Amino acid sequence: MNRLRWLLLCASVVMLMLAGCTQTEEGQEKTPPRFEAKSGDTQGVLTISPGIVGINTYSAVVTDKSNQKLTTGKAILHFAMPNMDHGKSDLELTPQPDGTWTGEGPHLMMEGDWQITLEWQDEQGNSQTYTYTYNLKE
Ligand SMILES: [Cu+2]
Repeated sequence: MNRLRWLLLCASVVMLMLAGCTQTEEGQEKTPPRFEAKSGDTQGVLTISPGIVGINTYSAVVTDKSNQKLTTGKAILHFAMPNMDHGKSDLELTPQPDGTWTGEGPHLMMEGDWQITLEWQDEQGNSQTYTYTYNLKE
């Protein structure tokens, strides 16, 4: 085997190893936490992706008793940590064409027990609230 072929063989082995590493890391990614809560005969589902201390994407789906997505009005997330004095924050979500409400931000800025409330307001300003408890650990 000449030197060039040997080098090519080495290079392809390294490439395979790199591809393998990438795949393993993707396989280890955690599933984004998903929360469900009811209010009256409506339901609010919240997904936090990826679910870290830092910037997350929030995706909410609010459905009525016939499981139809509620896409009018407003949806707002409220973030708080009971027993801590660093205050609360809010995030107004944006309606998407597929009927979900989404937003992004650094609201979860530390590990610990978060209380996240999704508030959905209809066009008359009547609101339904869905409260989730999220123990954030990295
Ligand atoms: Cu805190």
